[in-house]
Amino acid sequence: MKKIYFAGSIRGGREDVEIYRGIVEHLKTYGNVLTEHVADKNLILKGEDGLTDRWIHDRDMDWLSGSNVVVAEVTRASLGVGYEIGRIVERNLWTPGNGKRKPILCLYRPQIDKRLSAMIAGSPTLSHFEYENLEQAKSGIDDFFDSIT
Ligand code: 6IA
Repeated sequence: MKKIYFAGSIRGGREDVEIYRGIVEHLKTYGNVLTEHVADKNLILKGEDGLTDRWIHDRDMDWLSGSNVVVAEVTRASLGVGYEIGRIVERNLWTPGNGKRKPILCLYRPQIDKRLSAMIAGSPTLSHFEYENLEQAKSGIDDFFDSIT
């Protein structure tokens, strides 16, 4: 069973939470999604009582390290998502051979006022999949999992 790390904006803005939910539901057909809370529309209201930012950071870094696959929705710009992608890209660069490199899929809905950061779009080691609706996102996810298995 694959461990999937799904990254999506939290403090960067929650406008896309419904699409995160649809993506996470689809990812669950491929494995265990470690970060299902990212797609919980009540997360901000519920908060995570008693959790410090340090605790959240360290837990998420552990999950990120332990995951087999990273899927990030990058339409809504988020410092946290960019940081998570950057940490894995850096690690992949220093990982010898192809076998242990963590596959990363970035999903992006092109919009005039939300152009994808050049640091993602211009990365020679990242690829992103452009989609317009959930059905297209799902088929991009299917192709991605086909390509890594
Ligand atoms: O900068 P952002 O908050 O938009 O970063 C979002 C990314 O960082 C997600 O992909 C998460 O994996 C991670 N992350 C950021 N904050 C949290 C969090 N609680 N819980 C879990 N993962 C997080 C924040 C507390 C909440 C009540 C606002």
